[in-house]
Amino acid sequence: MKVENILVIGANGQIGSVLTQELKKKFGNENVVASDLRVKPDFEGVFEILDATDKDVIEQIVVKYEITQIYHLAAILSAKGEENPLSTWEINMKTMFNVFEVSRLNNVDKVFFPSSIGVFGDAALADATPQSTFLNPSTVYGISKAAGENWSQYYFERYELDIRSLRYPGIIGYQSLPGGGTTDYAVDIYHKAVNGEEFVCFLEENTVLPMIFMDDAIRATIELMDSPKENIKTRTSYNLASMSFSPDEIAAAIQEVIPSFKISYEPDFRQEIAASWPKSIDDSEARIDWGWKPKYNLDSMSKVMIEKLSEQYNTVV
Ligand code: NAD
Ligand code: AKB
Repeated sequence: MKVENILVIGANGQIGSVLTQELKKKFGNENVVASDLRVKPDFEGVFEILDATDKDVIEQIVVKYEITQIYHLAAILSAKGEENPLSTWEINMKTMFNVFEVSRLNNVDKVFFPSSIGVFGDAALADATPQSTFLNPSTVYGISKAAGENWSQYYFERYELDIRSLRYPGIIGYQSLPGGGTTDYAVDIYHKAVNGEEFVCFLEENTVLPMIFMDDAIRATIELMDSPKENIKTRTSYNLASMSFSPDEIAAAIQEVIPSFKISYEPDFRQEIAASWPKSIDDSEARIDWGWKPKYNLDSMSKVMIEKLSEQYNTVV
């Protein structure tokens, strides 16, 4: 059987830190190379310091470890990206082109490129947003992801580079902290709740957004990457859905377990970004093509989040 050697770029991040562990379980510790701008002091395993804006360093790592699959997670997310739009564009596009070019020139078999619900804007249907629709993203992050989706398809059609992609909703997990997105509130809220603190939400109470539990997001990623090539019919990026809720509804789900939990609202610039995104997503193509099915809903996710974070903080709820 062929040995797969995996490179994760952006491995310290919210998704990367969890995905790296899962990939190690699947492929073996020694076959997964984690990389990021700096190494975390407690990291165990193979790690390379990598700034993915430097193509030569990516290539050196790919050659050194005979990499067969790359998970390219490095990016500047929606909210942070608005602080410096040109630098966000530069980082998101340059790292992506470097990964695609190094992959095609060094016979990397498969590349994972994450996209986002941030590719949609107000020209798309807000409810059950279809796979194929007009994309007019409101953030530089969304513009970079929409462009990335088209480049993914281009590299597949022109060079047969097997790039696979998901339009992740907001990801919620207990294992790691988010890094500058608009959906980050839905992780932060659980940390406040288990510590007995009030949560001040930067979105309005009735702003509904598509979200997904980390376990489902990681499973979707691995299932997509494991699927036979002929099943992957969408070469831009697949819509992926699980649950949708507003701050008001997640607060109510938390109050089912922690009745004393309090939330208040101070919307900021992120409200406008959220308002331009879908409320729910039609992911029927992912379900048909490679069998996607989420396992968690708001209530089951909330129970796990509160249980695991209470253990981490050693608090009683
Ligand atoms: P994150 O911000 O938590 O992590 C990104 C990581 O990339 C960080 O550890 C950062 O140090 C690293 N990085 C930044 N610039 C780099 C560079 N030049 N070279 C190497 N590493 C660099 O992000 P995340 O939430 O883990 O998201 C990972 C990917 O998934 C991103 O592409 C993001 O757009 C996408 N995504 C995430 C979500 C979500 O809810 N987390 C939703 C949709 C899409
Ligand atoms: C963000 O809010 O920027 C991300 C995303 C949905 O892409 N979590």
